[in-house]
Amino acid sequence: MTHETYMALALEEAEKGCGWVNPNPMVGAVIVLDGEIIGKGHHERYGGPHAERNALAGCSRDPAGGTLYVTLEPCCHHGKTPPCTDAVTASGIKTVVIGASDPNPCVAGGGIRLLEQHGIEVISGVLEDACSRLNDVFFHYITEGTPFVVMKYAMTLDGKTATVSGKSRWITGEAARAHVHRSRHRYSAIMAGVGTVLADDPLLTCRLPGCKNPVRVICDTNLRIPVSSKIAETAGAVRTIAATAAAESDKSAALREKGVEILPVPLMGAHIDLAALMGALGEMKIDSVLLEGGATLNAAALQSGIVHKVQAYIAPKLFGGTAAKSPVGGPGADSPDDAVLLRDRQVRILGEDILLEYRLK
Ligand code: AOF
Ligand code: ZN
Repeated sequence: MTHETYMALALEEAEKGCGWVNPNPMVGAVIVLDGEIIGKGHHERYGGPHAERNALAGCSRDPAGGTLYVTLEPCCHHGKTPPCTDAVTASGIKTVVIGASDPNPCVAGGGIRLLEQHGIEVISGVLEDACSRLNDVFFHYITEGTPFVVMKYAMTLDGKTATVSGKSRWITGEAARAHVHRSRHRYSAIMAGVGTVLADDPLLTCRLPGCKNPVRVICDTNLRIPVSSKIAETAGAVRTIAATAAAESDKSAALREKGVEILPVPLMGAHIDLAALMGALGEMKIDSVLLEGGATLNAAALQSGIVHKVQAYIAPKLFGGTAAKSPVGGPGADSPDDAVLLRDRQVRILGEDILLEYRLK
């Protein structure tokens, strides 16, 4: 087995923490001695022990002389838990193979240096791209303090998100829709516009067994969300934030009564300032937002520069219709030179549909 094979196993371990560790990273570790895997572990819960300590604690044999594979550089600082470098050096591990280095300013290469100072051989950058991509959220949030925003939409191959009459159930098949729910588990918050609430009365929860619900954020400049909407009615059970520029009123009191948090956000033109909203969410430790907006909110989000990744589910269907909606509205680009440019393509086949993901340039 190669370094890459063991690191791929560590990545599988890391993924098990998906949805439960935010705003911390997903981290996985595998310990190998004499060609045998003697321990595996991952970061399971926010605030809990790190992957390295879990792997060491679960070893079937004394790991002294062995190799630790870990998807992220071991930490060397006292956070909610003591430094992993202490546990690694105490264990007698001889070699540490690292996927990605940790951009956390408290670590940032310090973990690697400390291990080397203790005479441990460190090999870095194994499956580095995959290890970094796994934590695109953490890498952004730990350095910027604002949420990593994923703009998600489903469309037909002719670029429509609904028919001319506005019907959109369903565009993609079951596998793609299940993948969306996995994203609702993965990311800390889901964001939609009040227009979506008024049109569809959605729940915006995660419907997969054993999953967590994202915090629901509704962009609602004039606080039009109905007190009788499903979102307001379930706000006692699922954390719900209405981001608004409206003044205090009987309406805001009634929503609060239902459990909706009213978050005042300044105006930027005719709508709430999305960049300011992201700042406020970041302060609440919300590290990621799945934007399930309509054409207007998507355009505003791109315009205000808060989007980091686009997730397009594309169905093998054509709706046609000049007036049928597409994913991004607003004034649009005048010249192709003004386009929002994308990079780092990832393609996934989900049943009959395709998921195309790109980062923003
Ligand atoms: C994790 N899990 O498996 C590893 C992390 O406050 P603490 O003690 O949980 O430390 C969090 C930091 O530790 C985190 O920002 C990252 O830099 C580092 N590594 N964190 O949550 C892990 N290995
Ligand atoms: Zn650690």
